[in-house]
Amino acid sequence: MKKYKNCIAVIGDIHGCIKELTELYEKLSEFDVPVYSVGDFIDRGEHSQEVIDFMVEKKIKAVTGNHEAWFLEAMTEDVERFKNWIHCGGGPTLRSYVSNLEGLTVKGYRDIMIKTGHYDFIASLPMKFEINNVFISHAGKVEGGDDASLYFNYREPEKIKGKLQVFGHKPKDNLVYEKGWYANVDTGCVYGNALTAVIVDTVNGEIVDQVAVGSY
Ligand SMILES: [Mn+2]
Repeated sequence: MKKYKNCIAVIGDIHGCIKELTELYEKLSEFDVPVYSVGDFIDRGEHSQEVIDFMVEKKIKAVTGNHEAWFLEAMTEDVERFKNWIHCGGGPTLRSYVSNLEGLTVKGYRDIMIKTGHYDFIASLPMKFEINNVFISHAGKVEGGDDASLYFNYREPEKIKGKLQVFGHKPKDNLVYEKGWYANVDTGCVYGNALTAVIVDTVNGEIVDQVAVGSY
């Protein structure tokens, strides 16, 4: 059994892919390290409800992705924001909770999300985690960026001295790792590619292993 001291696992964008998450988690359990998600675990894929149930059960810690932020905006009963969320991949999430959409109101859906505890789960996510020398956010910290840019930007990540940034958000064909700078762990699982996790040594901020399910 592999044992890594002072390490954590960080999983890329899950987007409702429960099968891949379950398989990946099983592989990660041999490392016996805390597991983190870079956010965007809901939307686009069909099993967002199951994904959140699984994350709660396994105590997977997550930061807010733009999809979680858009979900929370949709729940404010601003119809335009609700429509925007549905348009941007929220439809499958909604249908993972409600099979018959007839007569469903935004308030009715929000009540369901509150009852399952999933509204609170999403609403209580932080924007970032800093664990020793690892900085986790959804889209990466950028020079001069505000809080919202932590979950939505397509700019080059800032070099934070002595730290490794780990983020997702920008799907790539393979894990992108720039040692001493950043790792992009979004390998586009929901687009038929792989779901990837990295094992990071939090003391020196280096990736010591990577695990993936599905194919690159
Ligand atoms: Mn994203």
